[in-house]
Amino acid sequence: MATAFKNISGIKYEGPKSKNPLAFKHYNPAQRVENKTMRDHLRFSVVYWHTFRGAGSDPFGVGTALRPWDDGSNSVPNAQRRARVAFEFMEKLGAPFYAFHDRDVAPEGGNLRESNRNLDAVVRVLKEEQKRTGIRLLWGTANLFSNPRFAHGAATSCNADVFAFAAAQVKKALEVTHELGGAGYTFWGGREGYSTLLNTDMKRELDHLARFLHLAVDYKKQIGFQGQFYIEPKPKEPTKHQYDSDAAACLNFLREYDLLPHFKLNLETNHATLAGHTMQHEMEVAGAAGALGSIDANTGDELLGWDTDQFPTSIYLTTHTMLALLKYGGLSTGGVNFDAKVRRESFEPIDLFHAHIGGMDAFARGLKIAAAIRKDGRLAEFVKQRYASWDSGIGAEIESGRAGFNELETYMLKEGDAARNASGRQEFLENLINEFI
Ligand code: XUL
Ligand code: CO
Repeated sequence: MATAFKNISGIKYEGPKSKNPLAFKHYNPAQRVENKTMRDHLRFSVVYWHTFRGAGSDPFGVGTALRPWDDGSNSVPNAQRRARVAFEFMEKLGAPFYAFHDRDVAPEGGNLRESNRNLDAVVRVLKEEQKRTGIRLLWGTANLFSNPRFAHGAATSCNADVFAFAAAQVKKALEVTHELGGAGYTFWGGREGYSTLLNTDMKRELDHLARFLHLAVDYKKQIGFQGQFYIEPKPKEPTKHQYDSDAAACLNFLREYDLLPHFKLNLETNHATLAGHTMQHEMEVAGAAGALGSIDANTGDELLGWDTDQFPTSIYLTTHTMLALLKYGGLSTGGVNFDAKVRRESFEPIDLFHAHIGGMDAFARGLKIAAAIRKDGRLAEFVKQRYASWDSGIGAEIESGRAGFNELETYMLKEGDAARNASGRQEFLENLINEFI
């Protein structure tokens, strides 16, 4: 058993009065909120790529992270040792799930066969560790963006050979996710977009992306993988325009190509911000379409315009996120997946604990606050009353399809003008939310 975090025992719930930085103040896994335990509501997940592969490099400097268990080599034994450390971390933290890209967990080889062999060697360890700890795979995915072969995209590459390579890579990633009992599989189109339209046949690229996803759906059926497929929207980075730009664009794409029954959305907070939306907006768009699947929980920085992937600590953010989640029935296959990284300046291993504990507590508070707002009922009642004119009379006639333009004209000629509007009471509602924060 690895002992990378010798001085840390399991992180426990100590309650809001605790001053222990290595304890939960709000996340109490067994505590029931509404109809489920916190553990089942939140389904926290640790991401392998940031937490175990993030070195803290940026465009101006190399990595700063101190990871004494990692010899820095690209070898399989190093990857296997790292996998055991990852499980020690997740077990001590008490995270029930994790997520990975194929190339985070195992080194890419000189060709596809070698890469698959490396992956198998690490998957053996992941499987053992899952069994030992009971920690489960939330979703798997394939890295179709780091290797130079994907410079023009993967499924949307102008080079058919690259499409074929990406298909073979996803085939293997699906098999591995299936073998590890993954609850889902995510497609984030890292380089599925363009830098200039001067060299891009957009229609052809979108057709290819849809073909790729249909092939994945077919293969999923072929191997009997029952996990949920997700698309993760993001508007830009690394490309200037990504085809999966936001929830609405993804839903439209999925619908146009008959893929909607097979996919839900994995929404990421910082991606919503980059798209010029709030996370709440993206969740409403997905929820209304019955496609709210999972969330990548992080946050951006108001003063920085890029994908900083910070750990979420704002109680407003987590409250609004949990209000939207509860409204649409909560998570089933999905989770609260911390696609977040510690800052370059936070380079010690213990910072990984502080970051995750803070994120988990912020979400636990958001959950408790959202449940209290729902129990209070004033917010929901206000919204219900705001639309009361649709519950009877002319509103009900319109909604049921009984009133057309002729009937509406007759009605309005008789009324003379629309009844006066009532106030939207935004400030009153913002104050109401503050009562619970
Ligand atoms: C990139 C991003 C990815 C996906 C998985 O911004 O969020 O890490 O979550 O490929
Ligand atoms: Co993400």
